[in-house]
Amino acid sequence: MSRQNLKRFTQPVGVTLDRFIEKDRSRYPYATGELSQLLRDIALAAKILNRDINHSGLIGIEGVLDSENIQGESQKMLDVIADIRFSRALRIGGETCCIVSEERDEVIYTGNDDAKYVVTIDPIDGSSNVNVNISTGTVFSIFRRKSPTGTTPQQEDILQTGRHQIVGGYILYGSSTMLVYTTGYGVNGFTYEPSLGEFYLSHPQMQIPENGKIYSVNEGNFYDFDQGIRDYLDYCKQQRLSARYVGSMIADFHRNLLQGGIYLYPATQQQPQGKLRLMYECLPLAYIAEQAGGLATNGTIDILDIQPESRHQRSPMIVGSKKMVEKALEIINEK
Ligand code: AHM
Ligand code: MG
Repeated sequence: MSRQNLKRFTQPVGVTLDRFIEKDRSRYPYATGELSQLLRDIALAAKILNRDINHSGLIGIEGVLDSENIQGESQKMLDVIADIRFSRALRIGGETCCIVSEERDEVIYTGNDDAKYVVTIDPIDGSSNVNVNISTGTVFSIFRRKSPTGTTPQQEDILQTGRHQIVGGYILYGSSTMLVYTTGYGVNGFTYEPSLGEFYLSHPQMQIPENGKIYSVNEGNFYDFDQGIRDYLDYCKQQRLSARYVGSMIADFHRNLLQGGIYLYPATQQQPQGKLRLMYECLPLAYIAEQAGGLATNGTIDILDIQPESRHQRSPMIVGSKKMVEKALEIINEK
C-alpha cells in the first residue's frame, strides 16, 4: 500500500454528535448534562426508527391500522411504531417529565417528575410517504418546565411560546439520515453513518440563503386558499420560480434550508387554521429557520410569538428564506 493510500485510511472520520453535544455544553455555565442526555435519547430513537423505516418493505410494517389519531386521521403502522420508539427512549432516558405526541390525545406523563424538560414531537411526519419509498421526518421541540421539579407537570409547562424553546430539531429520513437542531446558537446538521452507528457533524452553522428559486405548496388547494395567497402563488409563477413539493414537510423544509426557498401550508376553506400542528411541527421549524437567518409566520405574526392555547392546535405556516417570506407577507397583506 502506498503512503498516499495509508493517509486516506487514517484521516479522522469527523466530530460525532456525542462529542459535539459535550463541547456545546460548555456554553451553558450551569448545564448539568440533562439536556445533553435528552438529545442523546432522541438520537438513539432516531437510529432505531431509521432501521425500522429502511426495513419497512421487508418486515411488513407499511400500511394503515384500523385506528385514528387525535386529528381523526388514520394511523399508519409506522406512526404507532415511531411513537413507541420515541416515547420509550424519552421515558427511560429520564430527563423528560412529559411528552406531547401527535399520535396521542393525552399528555404522556413519564413518571420522571424530577425531570426539567418537556418534549413535543411528531414522531413520524409524512408517514404515508414511507409506503412509496419517499423521505419522511421526525420533528420535535424541547421546553424547560415552569412548574417546580418533583411535582406533576402542568398545562403551563406545555403551552409555552416558541420563544421559550430550548431546542428545536428534526430528523430527516432521506437518501441519508440527518439530525438538524438548534439550541439557540445557530443550526447544526449531523449525518448518520450507518456502518458506525453514529451521527457525524456534516453541516456546521447552517444558513438559509436570503433568497431562493423554489416554492413548496400543495397547489391542488389553490381555489381553497385566500386571495392573498393565490396572488402570491401567481407572483411565484410570474417570477418563474420552480415548484417543488414532496408532501413531507421536513424534506421540503430541508431542501429550502440548503438551497433557498419558501414552504407554505396556508389556511384553506376546509381547514381555516391550516393543517400543521403548532406545538410540534411549526415551532421547531420556525426556531431553526430563525437561527439560520430565515423567517416563519402564520401570515399575521411570527410563528414563535403565537401563544398556544391547546397542545394539538393547528396553524397556517409560511417559512423559509427571509426575503421570500417578506415578499409573501407584502402581497398577502395587500388584501
Ligand atoms: P402528517 O403529520 O399527517 O404527516 O401531515 C403533515 C404533512 C406534512 O409533512 C406535509 O407537508 C403535509 O402534511 C402534506 O399535506 P397535503 O397532503 O395536504 O399537502
Ligand atoms: Mg405530522
